[in-house]
Amino acid sequence: DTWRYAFEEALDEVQGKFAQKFKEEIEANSDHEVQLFPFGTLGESADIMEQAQSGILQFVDQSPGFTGALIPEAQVFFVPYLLPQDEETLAEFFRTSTAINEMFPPLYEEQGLKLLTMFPEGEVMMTTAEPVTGPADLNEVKFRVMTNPLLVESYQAFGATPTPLPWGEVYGALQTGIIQGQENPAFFIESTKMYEVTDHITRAGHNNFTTAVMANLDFFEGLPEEEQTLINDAIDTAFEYIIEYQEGLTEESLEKIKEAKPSITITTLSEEERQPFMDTAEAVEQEFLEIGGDQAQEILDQLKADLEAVGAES
Ligand code: 6CS
Repeated sequence: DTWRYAFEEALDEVQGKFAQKFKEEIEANSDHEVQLFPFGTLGESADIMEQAQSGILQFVDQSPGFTGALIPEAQVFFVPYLLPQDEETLAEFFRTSTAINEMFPPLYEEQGLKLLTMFPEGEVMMTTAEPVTGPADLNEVKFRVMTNPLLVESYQAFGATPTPLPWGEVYGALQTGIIQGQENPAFFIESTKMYEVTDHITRAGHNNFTTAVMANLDFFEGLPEEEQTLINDAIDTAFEYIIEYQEGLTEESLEKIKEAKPSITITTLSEEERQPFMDTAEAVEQEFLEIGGDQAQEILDQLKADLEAVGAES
């Protein structure tokens, strides 16, 4: 059979690299063919999700940044300073987390989706028109975020005016000045040339980008067991591949940005400068408990326990 797999990025960006590895594994170990649909070929993130739910697509990569309305618990990834910065610890967290591997799958199943994996895509950085050293600098800044209610809350708490937009509108909105800031991992800022339309990169260490790969539930459950195993094995291989692929990627991407645009500033905030951003975490966490669905408390508690188990400091 031909299996259709759509994702939110280009073929040579992190989600695309993951998808290519998955395809390679499936095709090497079966007679199936995997057809890849990068960003833009089938619409925005919300469109590919609908197509996966309805079974037009067998596989989809959608980040919790866009899944928040569908699965309110998935907003937990936008509590600031929850995830560790250390990449090895973070990868181990994704491998071993009970919240991710056992508690989220039934929530995705309710939406007709088989959650196959979640993986990190790198430290999230702010890019803005003006320098940022504290929340006061975000005052009056229209800051684009993914369409996730808790992410909106968190940027409000950071002092900005959050503006949720689908990805396809971001470059143009920065260019025309409709928005003056956005956040993303360094590789994405580089590959999508967002540095062309912003002048300052700020590392507040407040988050790491999380994404999720799913299959249409009916499709997955209709497969014989050995084919389900084939898929799970290909996912595991692609997970380890994508962790390794990202080693050093953040720093390399920042260097490329600096080369392409020497006037850009790249600032890592000090502990002291981060403090006011960190101080918002508790209120955002409370908000998550309000809007994060029936299982918000259980998911948050388990996630914290999972983080502790891999030695992440909170
Ligand atoms: O900011 C966004 O909307 C996009 N960022 C990344 C890193 N991947 C896909 C997503 O659509």
